[in-house]
Amino acid sequence: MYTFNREEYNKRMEWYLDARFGMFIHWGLYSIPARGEWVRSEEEIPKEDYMKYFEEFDPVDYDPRAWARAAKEAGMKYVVLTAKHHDGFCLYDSQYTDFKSTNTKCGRDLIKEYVEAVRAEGLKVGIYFTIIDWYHDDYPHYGDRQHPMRNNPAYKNDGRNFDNYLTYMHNQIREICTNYGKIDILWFDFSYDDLRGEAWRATELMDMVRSLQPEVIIDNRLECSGEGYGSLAACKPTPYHGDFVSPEQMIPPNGIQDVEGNDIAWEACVTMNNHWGYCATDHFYKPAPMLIKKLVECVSKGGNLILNVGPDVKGNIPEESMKILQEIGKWMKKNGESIYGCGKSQIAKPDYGRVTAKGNHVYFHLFENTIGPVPLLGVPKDRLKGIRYLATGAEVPVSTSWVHSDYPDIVFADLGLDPVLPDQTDTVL
Ligand code: FHN
Repeated sequence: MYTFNREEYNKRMEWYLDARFGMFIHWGLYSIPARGEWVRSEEEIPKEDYMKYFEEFDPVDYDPRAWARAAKEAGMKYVVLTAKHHDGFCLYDSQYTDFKSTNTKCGRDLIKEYVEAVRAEGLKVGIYFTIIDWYHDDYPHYGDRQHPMRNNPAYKNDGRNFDNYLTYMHNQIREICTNYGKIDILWFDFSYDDLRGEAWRATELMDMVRSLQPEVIIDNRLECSGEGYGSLAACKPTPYHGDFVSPEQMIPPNGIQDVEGNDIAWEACVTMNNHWGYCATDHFYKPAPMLIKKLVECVSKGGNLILNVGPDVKGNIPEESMKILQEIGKWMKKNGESIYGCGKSQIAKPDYGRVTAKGNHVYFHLFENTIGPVPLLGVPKDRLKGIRYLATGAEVPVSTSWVHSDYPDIVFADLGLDPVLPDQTDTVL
């Protein structure tokens, strides 16, 4: 029986809180219809009609090493790939189903290749695993608000044995935790209505996972969904509340605290366009400068950002996504010091940008021009050891107005001594 140990938890979380930035990858059969990963549910596609995608699936360009390299060059330190999404299709050689990649034309264990590639690039390995399953006959169909057959009385739930489904789901998670080496992140998705916590036999599941993968970091979705900052309820110490909270398509205004008011680990999961899974018509991509500022915002509030890509069915990350990753990577190469291992500062958010901090160093991210000198409010002259442009190391001249481009300029104030206390005098450049 897993019992929470604060020291072990802090040790386990060290790399994750240092990493701050990861890649989410949603990829599977739904990349063929190319209308997002919920296409089967949204269009109420019967199983037999969806099987045509299974018959066709053959990712001729699949190269997980290229994915891992793209993540690394963007400054990301971990990757999380969907081993199984809600449609129930397994990207790995599961012994509990025939609905798997090794039974398609490609005949490949895509997760095996993925974990090897991510490790080879020196990144941490994350596996996303759905707890919802639209393929399994014992998962609720008719009337379940997520299921493709929710409105079809022919799919009544009489005779569906949910316990059978749970045993299946637990067995598959055991496979993932047993057959693919060290898993660094296990990203469950997601609880809803009465299906949360013990409805999934969550304590038993977490005990099994933690016994097989003692250092794995787990999200909070055996109990929650992604709404409402990943549901603050997750911050109560329960055996299955997981290691971090997972706000989805949002950044919590003040970070996330537990029920006692202590800051806790959280990770905002965000799409580049408006879909997790590949959508051929969705060209509404967030620009790189905006995504960089969102990464800074997450870190300034003590959180991580996991940014999603949805490869096409052949295995290619969309060109628009690659361009954004490369632009982010250029900025991270020069300014990553203000992200990695950084977090909240005691210095209040300035009106021209955001502040991240690590030890004695404070990083002022300038999101907009100032008229006249940049006020580094909260930085006392007598503690200030030096002020430098992070990207070049150049000393910052006094009374400078900044922000030469769309990208944030970073000034780091080296305080030399202890971190700044909020009631200090101000420094104005
Ligand atoms: O239903 C899923 C969705 O497809 C996607 O995987 C996101 C990613 O966090 N999680 C669920 C929606 O909250």
